[in-house]
Amino acid sequence: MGYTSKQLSKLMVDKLRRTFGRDVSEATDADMFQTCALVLRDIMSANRVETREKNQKNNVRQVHYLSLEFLMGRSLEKNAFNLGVLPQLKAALKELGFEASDLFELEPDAGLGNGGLGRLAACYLESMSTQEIPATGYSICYELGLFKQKIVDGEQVELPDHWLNLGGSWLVTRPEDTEEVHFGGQVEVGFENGRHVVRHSGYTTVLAVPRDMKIAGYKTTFTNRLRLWDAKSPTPVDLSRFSSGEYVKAVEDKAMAEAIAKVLYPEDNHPEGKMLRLRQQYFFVSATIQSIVRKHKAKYGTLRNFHEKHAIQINDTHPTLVIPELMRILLDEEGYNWDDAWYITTHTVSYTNHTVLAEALERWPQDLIINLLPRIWLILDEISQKYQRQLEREFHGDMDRVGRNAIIWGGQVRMANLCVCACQAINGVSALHSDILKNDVFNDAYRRTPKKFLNVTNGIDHRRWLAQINPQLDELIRDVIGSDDYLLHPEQMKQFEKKATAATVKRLGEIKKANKVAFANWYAKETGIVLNTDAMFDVQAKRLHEYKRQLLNAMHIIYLYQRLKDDPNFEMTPRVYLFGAKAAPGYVMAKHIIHLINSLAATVNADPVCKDKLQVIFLENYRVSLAEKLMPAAELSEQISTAGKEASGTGNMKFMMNGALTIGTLDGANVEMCQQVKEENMFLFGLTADQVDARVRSGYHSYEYYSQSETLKHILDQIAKGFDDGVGYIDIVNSLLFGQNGGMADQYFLLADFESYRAAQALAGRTYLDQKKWNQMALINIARSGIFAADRAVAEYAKNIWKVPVRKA
Ligand code: 26W
Repeated sequence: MGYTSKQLSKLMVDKLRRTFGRDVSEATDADMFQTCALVLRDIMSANRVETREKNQKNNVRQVHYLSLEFLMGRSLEKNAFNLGVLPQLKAALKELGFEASDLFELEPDAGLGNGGLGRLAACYLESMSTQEIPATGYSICYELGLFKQKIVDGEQVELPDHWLNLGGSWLVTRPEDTEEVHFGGQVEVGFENGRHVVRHSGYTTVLAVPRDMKIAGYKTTFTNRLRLWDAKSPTPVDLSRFSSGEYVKAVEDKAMAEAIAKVLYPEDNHPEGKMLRLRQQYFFVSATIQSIVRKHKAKYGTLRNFHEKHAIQINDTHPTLVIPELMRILLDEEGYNWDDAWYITTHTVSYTNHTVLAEALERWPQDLIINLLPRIWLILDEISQKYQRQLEREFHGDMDRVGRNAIIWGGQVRMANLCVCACQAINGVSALHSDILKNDVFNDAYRRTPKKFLNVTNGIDHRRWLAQINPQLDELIRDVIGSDDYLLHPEQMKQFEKKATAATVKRLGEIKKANKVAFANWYAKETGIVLNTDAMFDVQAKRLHEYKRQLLNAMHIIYLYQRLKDDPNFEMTPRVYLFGAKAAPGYVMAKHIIHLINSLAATVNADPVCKDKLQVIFLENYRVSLAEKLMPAAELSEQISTAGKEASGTGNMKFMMNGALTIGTLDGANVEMCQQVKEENMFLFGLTADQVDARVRSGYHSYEYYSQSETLKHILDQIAKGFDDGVGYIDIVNSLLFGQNGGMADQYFLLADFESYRAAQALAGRTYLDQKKWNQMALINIARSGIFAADRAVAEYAKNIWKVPVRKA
């Protein structure tokens, strides 16, 4: 390893000539970006050869991380950082007449994910490379990532996200590893010579062609891969059909095949039982498991030891079909009997749950599966019947309980129950969330097989989310600790607190201010809007969902605005409220809330009474690369979900690590943050998860809060009436007071929590006036955030679930 800027610039000049036929003087920024990507790719490819040889020799268990989403973001700066050549790359570019930061900005985000679950997968891949765990990520090479969001007249408009033009620079196509995936057709099961034989005919074939992205570890040559499957039709057009006159049909089949990899589904926490989504899921798990099996057989000649050599982790239920697909291969292609196949399968696969929202649990109509995956259906049916008989015995015929736990029930296939039945380990993503899984969502299963249930609290790649995006803070930490060891040993961040002095606290405040100014400069350049950098930057950035309660935040801003209108001398700490959020395109209420925030922002920002006190900004197109600019500038982090609903949260960790204080409920990983920093270093409010449950059971009447509070009345009446643009939001108010489509009124307890939130906000505002105190609290938050590093989380998966060793110190 180790390249000087001279060596790098020579590699770049050569690459530019040989690949693009250009001289430096003719090269555009885009040419140069691609050139840099290819040069780093070459370095990683060479490292990869070494890694493969090492793995081959050590013969250790391989981890396979299956996820429909990997929210990778940008890679150029990240790879240069991990390869230890970032300063050299910058210098080389300068010498050639290019500005590194311009090229970094040019790179499109690989937005192959919706939110937390997808970004988590990306952080874990990085950490697995860094910790030298032989691992591969698998997903789909979506041609279009998560839509680009434009705000037009206050409303979200979705535009396609073509990321592959430049983003594709990182991908290497491996046609030799192509797999065939079969859909539809008929299945006959019979016996021949005492062996069960399955004949599948009349199916449609789709080719899965891998496009691999290398994942560099930090301070190691260890390099893993993310394998993205592209979907191709086996024949450009079906010639037999073409010649028999079925022109349209001939082309249609190709389009159908390739539609599989066209677009990422933009629903977050709300699956739609759509045929194309099922095709995506089966396509990617089938290709993945075939590819793992093929390599395994080439090495060992048998699948008997398959579970010893492979750990498959499924990221939520989306890749669950890997279970019947592995069964199919073992039974039909390899001739194993049911019990042996079941043993191997169930000792290979583990499941991470990421949500307890009932509407987010995947269920497929059985008819869809019967038609699209006839052989998989038969296997599912058999698994389900065997499981159900077992449940009936154990639950002594209590059919309510049997029904709740059944895999196939009422014409639907329930993926979470299948995972619980078949996986060797099941984990939640924060202590609270794992408890809810054990005590509530999967309680019956937990009582049957308690040892299967684990917790692994989420973590984030602190090299990206601290060192790379906040270099001044990184420098301060290294100065204070006296080394950069914390980058490989995040628990050492504790030293930052122990060794801090008054000067450290002061410096921390200066860095935050500089980051705010940098963000404001960038934002002014993009939009022409000038942010008040003397005000507190109060940020809520995450997917838009009712349970995350962006609306509660908006209600509080309306409250402040009304106070200012009543009394222009109303004392308040100046704030800039920043929102970043995409709504699923079909989520009507979420879109109303985005519109509301934009209407509110327009009115507040234009009103002289708010000048220098209150500013509301909706950041368009929130994405990884925007988060990277925003996190270092944030001072207050809004983590205000209804307790019991946010499985973990990972944005909360990113803000904390960058020195924002949290205003939040005792939900998800906030609970563990509070254990680290103690209540006095965050702003807690609201009902606890248990209290929310109790209120659901005893009956919650949001209208009582409304009728008893002039403040709430005033706020809700304003929402109904709307703002200067004349748009009213009566549907939002109705849902708070009366519920939507027969559902519970205010099911996320905004009215119940409002007063407590307002008080916590007031305390945060007062605390901010004492900057020294605030910065001290920020320092404590940073120093105690090491536990939320992905390295800790991945090491726990390695030890408790995958049973694989990690890199030694
Ligand atoms: C289309 C169906 C669907 C259903 C659920 C798509 C995506 C999901 C995910 C489970 C949503 C998600 O991203 N969950 C988040 O996962 C993070 C990583 O564990 C947690 O930190 C968040 O709390 C959780 O909401």
